[in-house]
Amino acid sequence: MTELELYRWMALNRAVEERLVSFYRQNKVVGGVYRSLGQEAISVGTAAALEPQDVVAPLIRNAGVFLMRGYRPRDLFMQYMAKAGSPTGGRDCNTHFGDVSKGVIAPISMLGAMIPVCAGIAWAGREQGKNLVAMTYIGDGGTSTGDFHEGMNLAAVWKLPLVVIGEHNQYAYSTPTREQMAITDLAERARAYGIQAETVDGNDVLVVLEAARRAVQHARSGQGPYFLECKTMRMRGHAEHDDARYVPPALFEEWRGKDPLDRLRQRLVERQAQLERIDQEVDREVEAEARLAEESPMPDPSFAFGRVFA
Ligand SMILES: Cc1ncc(C[n+]2csc(CCOP(=O)(O)OP(=O)(O)O)c2C)c(N)n1
Repeated sequence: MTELELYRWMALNRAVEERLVSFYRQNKVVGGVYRSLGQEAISVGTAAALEPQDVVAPLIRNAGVFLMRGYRPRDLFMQYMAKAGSPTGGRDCNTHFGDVSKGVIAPISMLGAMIPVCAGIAWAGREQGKNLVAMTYIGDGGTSTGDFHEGMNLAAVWKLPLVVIGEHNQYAYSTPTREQMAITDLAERARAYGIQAETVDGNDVLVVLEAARRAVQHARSGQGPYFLECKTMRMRGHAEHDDARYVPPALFEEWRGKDPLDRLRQRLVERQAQLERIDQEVDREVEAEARLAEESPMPDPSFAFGRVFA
């Protein structure tokens, strides 16, 4: 994938979320909007390292992963607006959706739960000789759950082709990392189980992509799981309803200077015209997709009685 393609995906990731925020402010979203502002390089850099046969379970801050695996902006818009045409037909209004044909496993909200699930997928894939890698994500807060530790340990013992991306964005809701763990690097947690781990700058998409390729190659070649910690900063509150007043303004200021899109733009400064064209194309695409989603119908009420156990 070229640098300009990486830029396009990050720009699309950001523009889709910005549009979601305006829908939210217009009261058109059912529920909350959880952004990945400032973290786009992680979704894009890691998904770019996957092959079509691989399986990924994105979390709420991985809109970029859904897009890169074949979902369109309209799917995310309709999903958040609970529209009939959304991936869940209006049953869920968040990112709890997936499609095995796209290699996307629907996440659930319980933090840490996708680690044992993806360990299981990695194991099944190996048993079936599919040569697949299973990838999932975890926040700094999520690495303190029991599921994270149980899943990581099992993956290490069974040497499973599992890649776990640690999104170390400084806060778990309002709790800074230092108040929920006595170490500074999440990677230490993985190493304790005998898992190959590294810590990288999560705001540099080229660094993330290179590291993610190492991780995927390690897992695919039978050397066992890999934990890639990406240091970053959650540039919004937990969701749009949260004004993040507990974050010192200086910290936001510091990380604003490390914005992943700005950094790639600076590196590609000689291709300014192309960057501008990409920005315009992304804006046009997002606007058209948003209009389509907005004009699409809500589900028929009778639909609520289908696809349920009782
Ligand atoms: C097992 C579990 N405990 C608590 C919650 C409630 N909860 C949802 S998100 C969140 C904070 C997550 O922080 P982190 O894992 O660092 O991810 P981030 O939101 O920073 O990306 C909490 C406590 C949950 N979903 N699951």
